[in-house]
Amino acid sequence: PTVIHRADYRPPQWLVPEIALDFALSLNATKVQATLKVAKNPAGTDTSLLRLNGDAIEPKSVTVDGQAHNDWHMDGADLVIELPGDTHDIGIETLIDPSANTQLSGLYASNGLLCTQCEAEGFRRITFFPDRPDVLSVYSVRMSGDKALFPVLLSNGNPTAAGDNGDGTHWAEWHDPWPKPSYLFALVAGELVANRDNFTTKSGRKVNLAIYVRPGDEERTTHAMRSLIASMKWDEDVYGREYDLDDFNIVAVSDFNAGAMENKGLNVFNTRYILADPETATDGDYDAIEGVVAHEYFHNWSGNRVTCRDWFQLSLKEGFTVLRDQQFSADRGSAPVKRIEDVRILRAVQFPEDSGPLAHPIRPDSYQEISNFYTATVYNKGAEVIRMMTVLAGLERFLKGTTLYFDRHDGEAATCEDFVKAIEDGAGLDLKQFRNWYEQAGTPRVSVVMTLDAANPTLEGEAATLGGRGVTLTLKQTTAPTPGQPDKKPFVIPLRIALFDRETGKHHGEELIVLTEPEQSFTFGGFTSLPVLSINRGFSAPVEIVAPVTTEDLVFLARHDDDPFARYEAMQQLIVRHLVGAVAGTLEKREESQAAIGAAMGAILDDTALDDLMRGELLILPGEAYLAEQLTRADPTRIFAEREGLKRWLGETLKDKWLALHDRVSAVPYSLAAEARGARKCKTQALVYLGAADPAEAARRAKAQYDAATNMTDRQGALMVLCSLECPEREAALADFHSRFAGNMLVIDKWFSLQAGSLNPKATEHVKALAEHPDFTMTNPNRVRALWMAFAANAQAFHREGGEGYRLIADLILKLDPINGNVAARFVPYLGRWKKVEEGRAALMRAELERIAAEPTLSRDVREQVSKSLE
Ligand code: DPP
Ligand code: ZN
Repeated sequence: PTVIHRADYRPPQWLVPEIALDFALSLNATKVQATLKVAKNPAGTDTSLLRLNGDAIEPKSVTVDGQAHNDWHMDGADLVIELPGDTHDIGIETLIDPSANTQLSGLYASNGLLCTQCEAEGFRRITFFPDRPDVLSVYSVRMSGDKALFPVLLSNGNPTAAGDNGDGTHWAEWHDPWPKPSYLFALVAGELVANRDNFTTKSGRKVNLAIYVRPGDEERTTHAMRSLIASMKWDEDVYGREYDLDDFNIVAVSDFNAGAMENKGLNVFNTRYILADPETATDGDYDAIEGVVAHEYFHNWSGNRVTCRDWFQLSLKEGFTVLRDQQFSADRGSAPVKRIEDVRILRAVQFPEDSGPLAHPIRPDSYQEISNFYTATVYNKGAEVIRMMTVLAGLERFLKGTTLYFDRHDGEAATCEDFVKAIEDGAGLDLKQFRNWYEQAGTPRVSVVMTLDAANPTLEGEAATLGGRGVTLTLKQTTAPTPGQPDKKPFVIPLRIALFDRETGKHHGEELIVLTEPEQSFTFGGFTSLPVLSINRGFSAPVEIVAPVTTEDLVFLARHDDDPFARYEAMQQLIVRHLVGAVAGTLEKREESQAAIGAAMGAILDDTALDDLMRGELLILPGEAYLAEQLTRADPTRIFAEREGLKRWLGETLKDKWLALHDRVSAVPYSLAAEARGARKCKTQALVYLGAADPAEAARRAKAQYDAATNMTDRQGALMVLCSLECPEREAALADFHSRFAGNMLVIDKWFSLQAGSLNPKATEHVKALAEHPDFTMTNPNRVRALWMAFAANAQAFHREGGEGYRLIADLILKLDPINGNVAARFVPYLGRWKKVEEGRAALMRAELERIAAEPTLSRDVREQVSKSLE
C-alpha cells in the first residue's frame, strides 16, 4: 500500500490562483468545464510538469491557453501536463454521473438533488486539480440545468448573475472572493425551499441567512436557524470573529457520509443535524443540531480563513473547532452537564481508539487513506488538548493567543505547530514539552499516592504559612505503548485538585498542579488528618486517574463535591470499581460495595438542591466500552451481565424512589426549558431502572408514557424500554411508531436503531429481519448506521456466544465496501478491538478480519483499517 508520511511534505510545485467551473447539470451526465489559471510556485521545485489529481474521471479534452494540447498523459488516476512556461490557462472537460456515485464523495445525487462533498479528496472526482489543502484559489462557478429539476442553483460565495435560457433551462453564477482550497468547494442544485432570516455583524454587515430543505421540511428548521444566529453572535463576542460574506447558506441532504460540511458560505448538512420539531426530534437531537450548526459555522474562521497545510494538520481545524462548539454549547445551556456529556463521549469512543490497533496521535505521522483519520482522536482528543491550554493560561490569555493565531495566519494554510506557537506568543505560555500531546498517542495513566507528613514537618513556602501537617501527593504518569511508539516521553498534565477536610466537609480552595515529570510530588499544608482527594476536577486533563480514594471517600464526594464534574466522577468511580471488580473476580465485599452505590444513588434521588438535568447525568451507569477499557481482556457479555445485574438491584432497592421520580417528572409539561428537559431525562432513566427490576410495572408505565407522549423524547424513551422487554406492548408500540412516522426518514432511522441497540435477548434475530425490511437500504448512510452501528455497539448481541455478531458485521463490511468504502471502514474498529476481548471470542473476531482481508478488491479505506487491526 502507498503510505503517505507527514515528514515528506513538500510545497506545491504549481499554484492555481483562480479557477472557473462551468457545470451543465444533469442527474446522470453532468459536464464540467474547468479553467485553471496556473502559475509555477516560486517556493516549489521547478518543473514543467503540472500534476493534477483525478479519481474515477477522464479528461474529455485538454487545452492550454485556449489551444488544444496533446502534451499530457495519465499517471495512474492523475493527469500530467507538460507546460512550456511559468503561467498558463488550462482547460479541462470531464463528464460525471452523479446518480451512479454511491460513494457520496464528489458530485452526487441525493433524493433528486445534486450536491457535493469534497473533503478530504472529493474534488478530484469532479475535475482534475492539485487536490491538496495548501493550494488556494478564487472560484467562479457557473451552472445551468433544467428549471423544473433544479430550480435552485447554489455555490460558494456571492450570487453574481442568473438568467433563463428560454429552453426550459436556466443558469446562475457565483463568485467566492476568498481564496480557498478545493475541499471547501460546494455546489447544490435541486428543488429546495428556504427558511430565511438575517444577521447584522458587529461592524454592520447585513448577512442574508437561508436554510434550504426539501419542500415540506421548512417548518422543521427553526431550531437550526436559531442556533446559527446564536453561533454568529457568540463567535463575535467570545473570539472576535465576524462573518465575511453577504450570504450564508445551509442545505440539508438526506444522503451524507458524515454530519455536515463547512464549505465556504454554503454548508451542506446531513438532514439529521438540521431538521427538528418536538414531535420528531429528541432533546438530544436538539442539542446535536445546535452543536453541529455552530461547529460548521465556526469553521468559517478555524478551517476556512485559516486552513490546513496538509491533512496531517486536520486537528488544527477540527480539534480547535470542536473545542469552540463545546464552549458555545456550555454557554448556551448547562456547562457542567455539557462537560459530563463530552467526557462520556471521549471515554466511550476515544479512549478505546487510543488503546487499540488504530491508535494515532492527534497529529498523525502517516496514513494510507485520510478519510480514516476523521476520528475521535483528531476531533475530541484534539479539543481536549487545546482545552488544556485554556487550563494552563486561563481563558482570557488563551483568547489573546487565538486572536494572534487568526491575525498571523489569516488567508494561509497553517500547521498545528503554527497554532501552538501563536498560543505560546499570544498567551505567554511555554509549550515546549506540551507539544508531546501532538506527537504521541495513548491515554496517560496517572497514579497517585497521598501521605500525611509526620508532625512538625519542615514545610516550605505557602504550605508553611498554613501550619498543621503537610499532605504530600506523589504522582506517577505512564503511557502504554501504541503502534509505532513503544516508549513515551512524559506529558504536561494539568490537574485541578481539591483536598477535603473530613471533619468540616470543606476544602481549602482548588489548586492547579502541573505534572511534567514521570514522577513528581506536591505538598500542601494545613491538615490535621488525611483529607479526601478530589482530582482532575472538571476533567482538566484527558487522562486516567488511579487515586487512593476509598469507597467511603467516593460516597462522600458523590454527595458533597462542589465541582459538579467531580461529583459525577465520584459516582462513576464508585460503580466502575464495583463492576470491574465483579467482572475480574476481585470484588471482595460485593454486598457492601453494592450498598454504598445504593446509598449514593439514593442520596442523588433525594437531593432536592440538584437540578434534574444534572440528576439525570448522575444516574447514568458507566458505559460498557469504558468499563472494558479498565480491564486487560474481558468477556463483554460478562460486563453486560454485571452492569444489568447492578441496574436490576438498584431498580429493586430504590424502587419507591424510582416510582416517585417517574410520577413527579411525568407531571412536568413539555417545553425546551432546562427544567422540563431535565424532567424528561429523569423520566426515561426511572423507566430504565424499573424495566430492569419490575418488567410488568415498567411495561405498563412505558406504554402509558408512549401513548401520552407529546414529544419524541418521551416517546423514544418509552419505546426503548418497551423494546427491551418481552411483552405484548412492545409489538404494538413498534407498529404504531412505524406507521405514525412512515416517510420520515430520520424517525424511521430511530425505529431501526432502537431495535438494533436493544437489551432484548432477541436483538440479533430482530436485526437480521430488519436488514430485509423494505425500508432498509444500503445506499443511505444514516439508515446503514441506524441499523448496523447500533447493533455493533450492542455488546450482548454483537458478542453473543458463537460469533454470529462478528460474522454479520464482517458480511456488512464486505457488502457495503463497493458501495461506500468510507462508511464501510467505520465498522472495522468494532472487530478491531479483539485484543481487549477474551481469547475465545478474540479468535472469532480475528478470523472475520482475516476473511475481510482476503477480499482482493477492498477499498483503500477498509484495507487500511483491516490490515492495521490484524497487526
Ligand atoms: N469537516 C467536516 C466537519 O467536521 C467533516 N466532514 O465539520
Ligand atoms: Zn469540523
